[in-house]
Amino acid sequence: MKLSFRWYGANDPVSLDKIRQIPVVKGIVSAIYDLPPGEPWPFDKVQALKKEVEEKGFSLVAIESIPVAEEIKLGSPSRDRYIDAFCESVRSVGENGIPVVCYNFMPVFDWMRTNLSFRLEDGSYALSYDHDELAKIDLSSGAQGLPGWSAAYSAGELRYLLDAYREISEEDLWVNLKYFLERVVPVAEEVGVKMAIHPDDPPWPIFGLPRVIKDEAALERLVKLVDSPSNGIALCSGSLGADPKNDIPAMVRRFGGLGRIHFAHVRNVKILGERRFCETAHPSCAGSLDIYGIIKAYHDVSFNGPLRPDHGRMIWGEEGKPGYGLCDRALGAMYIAGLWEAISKSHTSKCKST
Ligand code: CS2
Ligand code: MN
Repeated sequence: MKLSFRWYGANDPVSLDKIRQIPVVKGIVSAIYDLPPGEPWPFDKVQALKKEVEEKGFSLVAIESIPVAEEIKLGSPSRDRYIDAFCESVRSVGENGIPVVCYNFMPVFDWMRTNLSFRLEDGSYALSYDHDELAKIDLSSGAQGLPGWSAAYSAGELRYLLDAYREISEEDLWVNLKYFLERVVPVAEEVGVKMAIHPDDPPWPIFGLPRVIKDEAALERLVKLVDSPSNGIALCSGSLGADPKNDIPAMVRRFGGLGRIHFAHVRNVKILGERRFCETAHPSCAGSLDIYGIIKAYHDVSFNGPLRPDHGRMIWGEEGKPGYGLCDRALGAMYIAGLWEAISKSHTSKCKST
């Protein structure tokens, strides 16, 4: 695996110079942030991003994410224009030699939390989610009450989108995803890009909006939707792991074994009740997920794609983008690197002794 770190570009307070001082991290995951969603990414802009990353000694291992326009998810008459723009961006990424494009197919909202600074026992702060709290949030006059999303939509835009999705069932969303992938995957194949869908976070419907990438059955359906090695998964342990029915190591073995995991996000979460959880530090003992078991599964399937620590807590007084401070993600990277080295070495010595 290629241990990587997400970087939000030149305006990220966590600079490449800082990331460089985390031992073992050699890959950067980033995107173009200064173009409006739906606009195609020109080759030159992607080239400039790659150069900036490489000048600091890293390799740009994945793009996270190219946004998918709501028109595509809704199956609107204008979707072909947006799909063409998406394909053009994939082409620019591939022609620059960047191997992975992450995207998601969640209507209206990407990740969703009810608290961005939930205080953990040790005095650190993490993102948390409580379905009952979410149910109390009134979206009729906009997203002001929604942590992290208050500025994303005007009240009118939000009302329009929520109404439009009332007509869209989960089955319709699958049909629209297939239509999208049937057009994007051939371009990805042509330019050597692997498409990686990020699961829904959390993995259940919110505000009555359909959500489809929630469990193993959905991933099974996804890989068959367009049966190509370029159509794969960004397996996010924390997103899927918020539902205790999801067995993450089993998913890694199943889809990693098929060669369809193109990107790995490692994050731990602590289940606090029914549809109630908080994010935690990465080690297994901090949350409900067996992170050792997950990393072991990646090792066993010889995973060689980019793998990154996902959200971190805010610790030591650090402030910044929720989930994306430096300190706790760096601790996560070191923990993952330690597990990987230990598993690799015990594997080698077992091989030697037999
Ligand atoms: C999430 C998402 O994995 C994460 O860090 O917070 O923002 C994720 O980047 C997108 O859903 C991928 O498209
Ligand atoms: Mn993730």
